[in-house]
Amino acid sequence: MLKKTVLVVAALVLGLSAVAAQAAANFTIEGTNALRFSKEHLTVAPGEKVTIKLVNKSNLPASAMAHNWILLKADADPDIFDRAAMRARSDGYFPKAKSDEVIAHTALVAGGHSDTVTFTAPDKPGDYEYICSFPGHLAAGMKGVLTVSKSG
Ligand SMILES: [Cu+2]
Repeated sequence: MLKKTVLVVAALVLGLSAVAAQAAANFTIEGTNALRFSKEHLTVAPGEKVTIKLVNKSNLPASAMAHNWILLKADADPDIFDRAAMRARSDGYFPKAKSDEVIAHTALVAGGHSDTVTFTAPDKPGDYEYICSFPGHLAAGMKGVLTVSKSG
């Protein structure tokens, strides 16, 4: 009986440390009227649970200044993706035909609003680009890089 209790306690301790190792990363990113993300570089661990909150602080109408946050797979071309997005106005500038090139994305956010997305970071270390696909914003520099790194 005592032996069994010891085993259960040991299993609990191991279980807890496994949970602690599975860290989570939370970022709040603002989209600005200057067509920039307030954070242009994020670093996370492979397989980490990542939460991105995109806040649009603009007071301009949504037709003029909406933002989204789209994280692309490593082999996706941001410029080609962006050109397809431009033609997807009725879908919030999210080109559904290219959704297989996307790791995670927020909705298109109007001024004064926000949207949050949670996803699992890629297992493969490397750089992954994120963009805003509202027409003209990527070309103006509204982009950034999420680095997946074991050294975190
Ligand atoms: Cu934008």
